[in-house]
Amino acid sequence: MSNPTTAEQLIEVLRQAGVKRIYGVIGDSLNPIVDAVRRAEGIEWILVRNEEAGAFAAAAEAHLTGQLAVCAGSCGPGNTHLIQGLYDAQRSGVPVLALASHIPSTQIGTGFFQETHPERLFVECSHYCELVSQPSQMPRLARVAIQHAVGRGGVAVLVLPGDVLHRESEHPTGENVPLTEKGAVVPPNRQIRELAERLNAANTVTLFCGAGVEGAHVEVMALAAKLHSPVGHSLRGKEWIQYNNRFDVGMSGLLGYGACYDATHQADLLLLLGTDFPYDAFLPQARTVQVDHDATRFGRRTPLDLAVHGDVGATLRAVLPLVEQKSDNGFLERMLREHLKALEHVVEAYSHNIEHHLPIHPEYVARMLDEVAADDAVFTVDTGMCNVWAARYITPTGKRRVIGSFLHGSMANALPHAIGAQLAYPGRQVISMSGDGGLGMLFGELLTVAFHDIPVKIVTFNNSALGMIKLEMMVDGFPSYQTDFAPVDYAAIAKAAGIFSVRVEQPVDVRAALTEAFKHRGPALVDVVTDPNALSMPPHITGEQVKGFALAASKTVLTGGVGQMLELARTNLRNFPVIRALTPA
Ligand SMILES: Cc1ncc(C[n+]2csc(CCOP(=O)(O)OP(=O)(O)O)c2C)c(N)n1
Ligand SMILES: [Mg+2]
Repeated sequence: MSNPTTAEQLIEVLRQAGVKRIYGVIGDSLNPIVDAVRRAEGIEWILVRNEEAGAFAAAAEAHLTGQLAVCAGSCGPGNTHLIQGLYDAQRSGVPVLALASHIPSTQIGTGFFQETHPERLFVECSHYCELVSQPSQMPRLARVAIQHAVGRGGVAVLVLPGDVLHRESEHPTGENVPLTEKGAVVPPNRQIRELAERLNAANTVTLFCGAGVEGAHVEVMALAAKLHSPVGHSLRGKEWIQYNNRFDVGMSGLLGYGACYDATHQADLLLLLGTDFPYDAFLPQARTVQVDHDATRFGRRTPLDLAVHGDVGATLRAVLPLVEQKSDNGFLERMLREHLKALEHVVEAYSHNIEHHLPIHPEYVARMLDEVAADDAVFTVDTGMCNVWAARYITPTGKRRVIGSFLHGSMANALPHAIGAQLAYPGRQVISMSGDGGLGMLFGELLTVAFHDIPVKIVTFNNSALGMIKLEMMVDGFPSYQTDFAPVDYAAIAKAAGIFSVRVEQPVDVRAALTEAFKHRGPALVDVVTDPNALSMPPHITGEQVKGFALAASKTVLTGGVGQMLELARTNLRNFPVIRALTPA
């Protein structure tokens, strides 16, 4: 019996690593791989319409499960389409392996049909990108690539000429399952002691949390209770820390709200926990200590008094016994009051006539969505105003997930992210919050959803505009230009693709339409016609920006609401005396 082909060997290694599916579009150089998948047990090919969507889908799967996910593109254009989704995965630090098939190895360098140089192409969006030029490199290189994706957190690319994939393998495949779960990083004792000293010496400490607080809710709450610390978060930290959080002061950044900015600026000490929050202008640039498992991040956003190299959970568990209980909780109380006031202020602007406002206020849609969605729903969020609506209205429960292209910031991510999320979690409600611009950009994926009968729920915020850019132009003092689309009935288009759909033009119909769609067993799309002028403003903008905004948008609604966060803020303050009573003097 002859050995398996190199392609078959590769697929076997992927199966051993727990890979269940490969997203992609076929093409001649990929055929040996697709054929190997066809004959293998427990791994399938998910045919998408654009390789970009395949890469996004793999990114979402990897993001939600923490496990390796795989996408593929055929040589030349099939490769270049992958790039957007791979950048997204790489920036989000999620383990994705891309199988980039390549022109015949004997033609490399001749200007052959569809020739590109994938090893150069993918360098910036991967930790690892290597050419497999002969079967004898396998299966080792497949395992090395997997280890780079999993071990470093991000993208690995295997460049695979079609002829090499066809050839017989030369080495046994083996049973070696590579490492698929990483260990925790624990800081050195000296750093723990110094962290404790600084926390004890400061009168007031604010905690600012990023995605790195995943799994450390209990520890962060315990630290906040000892220090009477306000707890703010970045967009990526929100899903992990805002629920059951009596210290919540909201979010910082361009999409931010509440008292987070003031709490981070007015504290004696700011403790950054697992965050690489990119907007340095929103950080105080002084009195800061950073805890992170990735030592390359220290100090790149702000000068640091101390860097602590460790996972947030492991670090806090080590430091908590050394932290003294503070007695004065006046700073926390002041920040909680300020937070409530800030939220009440925006809600006043938002709530005016909201249930009758035409076109429908997007905030209203987001609020209804929050109410109707399951407790453990996965939300995938398009880049654009949907980011704002998700940040302000989707209430974290500790079980819900909210993912988006939060670091790469690409449009059109939500629908393909939803595809990957739904295939990874078939039983879970997956909701794509799609902008009309985003949906239009990767429209073909509606056909993917219909073809595979993937039961995602797509909610379009159909404002006939590139709304986020409309806002940016106003803030910068530019008149709005090239930001508007002609109205489109996306429900009709979805219906034509075989997807259950509802078009909503009246606010009174929003809730029923969402409820009906969510009950539907297959894929469903709710096309909500929303107001392009419902604009959100960041809590801290520069004088120049205000001037520009005032010039261009004097009649625009300035602020968005904040959904159930107002209730949370009220409850936290109501309970505050209880906290005080429980606190030893
Ligand atoms: C691929 C890509 N192109 C352009 C942009 C710049 N951009 C960011 S948001 C946005 C508008 C998004 O419009 P839409 O999806 O309709 O959402 P809305 O803001 O209207 O809710 C644009 C053009 C981007 N982030 N990504
Ligand atoms: Mg839009």
